[in-house]
Amino acid sequence: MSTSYQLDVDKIRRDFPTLKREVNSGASLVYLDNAATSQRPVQVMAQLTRFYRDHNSNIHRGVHTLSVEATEMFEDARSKVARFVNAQDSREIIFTRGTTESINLVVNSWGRKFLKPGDEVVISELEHHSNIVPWQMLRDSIGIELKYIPMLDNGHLDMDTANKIIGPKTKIVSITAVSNALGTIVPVQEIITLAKKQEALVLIDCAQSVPHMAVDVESLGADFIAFSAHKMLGPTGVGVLWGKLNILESMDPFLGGGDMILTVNMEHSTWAEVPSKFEAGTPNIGGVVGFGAAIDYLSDVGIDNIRAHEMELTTYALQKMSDIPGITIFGPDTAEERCGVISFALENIHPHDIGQILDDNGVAVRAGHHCAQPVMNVLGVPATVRASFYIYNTKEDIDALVSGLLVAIDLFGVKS
Ligand code: 7TS
Repeated sequence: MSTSYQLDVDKIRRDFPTLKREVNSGASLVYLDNAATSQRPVQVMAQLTRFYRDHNSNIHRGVHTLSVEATEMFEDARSKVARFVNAQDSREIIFTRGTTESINLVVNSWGRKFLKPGDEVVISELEHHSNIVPWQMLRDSIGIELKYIPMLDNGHLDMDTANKIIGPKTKIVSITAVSNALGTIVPVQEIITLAKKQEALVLIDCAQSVPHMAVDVESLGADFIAFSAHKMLGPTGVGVLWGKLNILESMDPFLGGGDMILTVNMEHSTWAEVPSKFEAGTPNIGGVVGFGAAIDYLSDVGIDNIRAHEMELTTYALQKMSDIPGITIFGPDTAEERCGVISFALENIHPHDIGQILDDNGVAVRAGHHCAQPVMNVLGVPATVRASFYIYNTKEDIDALVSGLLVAIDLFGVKS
């Protein structure tokens, strides 16, 4: 990756009114909780308002003008998402409520149809709970085996073990591209190669990768990817499942109801074509339309510029933070090996106390297990503090984080 890139942070920041807020009587907000959810630019909010003000209607059913317009806007957003991840056919884009629902869709629609007792599903210790719990529920319901690629102390996956456990009984490997707790970039390409040797399917949880780095489903070689709009400048309650068309066509519906049927009589129903088959009921139409504006925004900034900017911030943060007395920074050593996420602990100070003191100073971070308790178990800690960056963050934001940590040390003290 070249070190010169073009990203005008000052201009970008002007599009995010939330970043101008003050919190706790006068502290300027420094938003470093982007792995949980990003902020939204005015362009996305304007598109939401435009939709509800001028075009609000249900989709795929009305003959009237507003319904035709709303359907066009909704389907236009689907095409934008398809282009953003280089899907060849926009029917491969299923709108869901988020990554969690996308993964549950695969577990239930693909897993329940095609897995038999004794078949193996491989996940990893780095996963967010949403890529663990649905598989455990399926295991308990139909008797599959669930295997884990272990996480090493340095935050990487143990690829030697991955090589051993992905075997002839493996039917699907479901793995995160980037750890939300540590920022580790997972060698998904290597894992896909191992899975494909066994003719297993692959689901990649891209909740933390699609917002931050180029993801091209054509060259990736996975069968499904899942991600959420709200982590990439879009509205909450909107997510994506991309799947290979022939696989989606072979699957049964996830939810039953309106919009996903072809015919219904009192004995029997038949299903609509993909993607409608997986989009039962009235979807989050406004949210999807707003997501289209978020995709436009990210495309204008350029995903490679975003990755380069975050690498620069991460390198700076790793340097500055390593000088703080008593700090442990978890996860990979370099910005090349991680996305813009830094999880850490300060010796004897509880992560929640650190989070509180940082908030007093305007700095928003997340403290806790980050819905990745197995990662915390490997690290041997109950919780960490996590700072996570996005396109609008600056080196000054990182300086504010470091100053806030020094305030915490002044208050609580550290032994070393
Ligand atoms: N997978 C990963 C890797 C995630 O980071 C998250 C959310 C999810 C799945 C679930 O996404 P959702 O949109 O369906 O909730 N991660 C976080 C986080 O790290 N802090 O808050 C939410």
